[in-house]
Amino acid sequence: MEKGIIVKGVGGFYDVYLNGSLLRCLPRGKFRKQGITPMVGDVVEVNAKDAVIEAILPRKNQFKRPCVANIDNLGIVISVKHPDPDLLLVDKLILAARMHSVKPFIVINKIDLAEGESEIKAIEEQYRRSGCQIFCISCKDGTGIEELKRGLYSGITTFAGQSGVGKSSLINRLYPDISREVGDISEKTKRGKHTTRSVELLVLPDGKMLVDTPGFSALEVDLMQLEKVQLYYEEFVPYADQCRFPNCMHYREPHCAVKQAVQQGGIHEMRYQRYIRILEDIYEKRREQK
Ligand SMILES: Nc1nc2c(ncn2[C@@H]2O[C@H](COP(=O)(O)OP(=O)(O)OP(=O)(O)O)[C@@H](O)[C@H]2O)c(=O)[nH]1
Ligand SMILES: [Mg+2]
Ligand SMILES: [Zn+2]
Repeated sequence: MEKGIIVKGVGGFYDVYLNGSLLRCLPRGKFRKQGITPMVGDVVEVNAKDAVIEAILPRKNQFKRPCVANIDNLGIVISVKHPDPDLLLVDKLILAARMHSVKPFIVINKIDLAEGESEIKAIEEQYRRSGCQIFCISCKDGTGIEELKRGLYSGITTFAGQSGVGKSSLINRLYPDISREVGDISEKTKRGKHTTRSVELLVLPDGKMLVDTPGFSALEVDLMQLEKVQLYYEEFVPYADQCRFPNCMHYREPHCAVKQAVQQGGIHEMRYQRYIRILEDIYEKRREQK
């Protein structure tokens, strides 16, 4: 029995990446009886001689859009402008990633459009202590692409971000052998431009894998995990144990070391303000549920 990863589903068959090459396999009938559908990203045990998937290993996470399992890393893509960066979305994506054991990192694209270094630095500064690595790139002129390629973490990476930030352009740059659809923002509304295609894992020469379709469905912060939201802010960690209350949400509590750190510049004020927005949002949704 050999271990591989499903990279693609093809009409009941699955292409499994196994020892550096692809093997088209059929799943054992027992999966259907058990109501289990193999997913792209599944780690599977394969009987290579018969090209049969014998076992599907437990998933560490699974997503609907794109439909893929076992995502390791999430590249959160923003652009310097066109469109302007939506940092609230970035913060939510960082949370969503961490809640699903996905490692987030930030890609600032279109740096060719920046009017000066300071425009890029202003964004970087907000995430300097967030625990997310930051890459500055231009898909247009290729700046930073090699660094990003080298810096990609091992395992499966997917990209997410607003429409038009350059996710498809980026996948093209990282994986030039296949052409993705890249559109102008204005062209987006034209029907039929984006043909739906099934999700596929692209294996880079060094074995790192990319999901070909960007997107990340786990945007809604899981309300049941409310108590934990503050734990996913790495910049809070050095201060949180000095708060008076051990379960401090760093919200309205007195003697909060995190709020103090915001005032003294140890935590970026905008990151903190958006944290409060997210927190209040969650509180409100929770009230609605009752
Ligand atoms: N100036 C500049 N333009 C870029 C860069 N990267 C992408 N673009 C342009 O931005 C537009 C949107 O790029 P896409 O790659 O289609 O963006 P996307 O994130 O995949 O958008 P959706 O598929 O709608 O989510 C295209 O016109 C690209 O040519 C860049 O680094 N600099
Ligand atoms: Mg796209
Ligand atoms: Zn606190």
